[in-house]
Amino acid sequence: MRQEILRLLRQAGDHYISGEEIAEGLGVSRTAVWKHIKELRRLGYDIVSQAHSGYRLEKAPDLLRPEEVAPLLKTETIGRHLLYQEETCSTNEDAKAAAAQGAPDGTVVLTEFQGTGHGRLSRGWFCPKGKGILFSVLLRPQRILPQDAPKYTLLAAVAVVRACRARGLEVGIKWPNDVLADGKKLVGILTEMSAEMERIHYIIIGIGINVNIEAAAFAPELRETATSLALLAGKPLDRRALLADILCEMERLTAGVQAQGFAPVLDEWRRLSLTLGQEVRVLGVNETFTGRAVDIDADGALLVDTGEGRRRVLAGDVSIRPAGARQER
Ligand code: BT5
Repeated sequence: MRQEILRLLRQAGDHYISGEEIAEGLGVSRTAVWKHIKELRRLGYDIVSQAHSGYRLEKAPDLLRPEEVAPLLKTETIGRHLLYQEETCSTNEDAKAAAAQGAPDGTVVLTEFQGTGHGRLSRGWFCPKGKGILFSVLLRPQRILPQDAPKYTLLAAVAVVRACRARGLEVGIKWPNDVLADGKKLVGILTEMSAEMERIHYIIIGIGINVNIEAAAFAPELRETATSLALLAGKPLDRRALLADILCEMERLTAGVQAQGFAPVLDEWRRLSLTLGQEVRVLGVNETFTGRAVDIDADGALLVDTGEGRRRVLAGDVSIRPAGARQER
């Protein structure tokens, strides 16, 4: 109902719309309309009222509330079930809990702030409240084997890059889970899964995007290595529209995977990659080595020519070594 009221207020634009008109349009009482308006104001919507004229939406809060995001969605499945909390511990953890309770394929968990947002190997993910996009997508893919799950990280990176490039932002992908601009990290992706040997119960793709973060707002230890889309664009971005576009790209890509497998996603990933063709240092689970990143294989593993042979990297951290420089990123 709140969403419907907002739709009518937005339709009216600069004009006032009377409580009576809203009530009639939605088939509810004027008291119900008034209660919802009160609730919307409590949520941060600046709605002005004028005797005999009605209500006008002056300003909506910059929040990723479902009322704001849902009207922008162009998807059929992803994001149609939206779970939003203004603050939470971690959207990946919330998505796991929702999955365990039977949340449907395509559920998206969203927040403005995470108390314990995390990356791989329990590393932290930091983002000031309301300045990023922090979300997790729950997928229940059909006919996909557990060993294919890591490729959803690559798929998510492709979706984010498509949406950023559509805005003229020059970003690329560092294997396996970072989106970078100017050598600095903009986006981190953490894919987790619940599965048996032969069957995936669900996959959770957690994505953290630095959108409207000022340079000084990054924690000191991240200032050299992190950046935001607003810093790149030179102006703030509309988080809601960007999120809606990313979800749309994810839906297109996941539908493609169900129809034709991962090969087209991997091809696009190769074209958007910043890692391929570069000298890299691989920090594996047990060892460190250097070489030239030459390709990814059908499993999404990175192939590195060390000079003494080709190594296959399935997990780990890879830093790109700029030619002739000692510094790495
Ligand atoms: C990642 O891990 O990059 C995956 C991050 C996934 C975060 C999302 S947010 C929504 C969802 N809910 C969660 O709890 N997680 C997901 P990794 O490759 O391990 O990189 C982590 C490292 O990135 C940290 O150790 C920091 O050095 C760095 N880092 C932390 N916050 C950052 C930020 N905002 N921008 C750039 N780098 C950051």
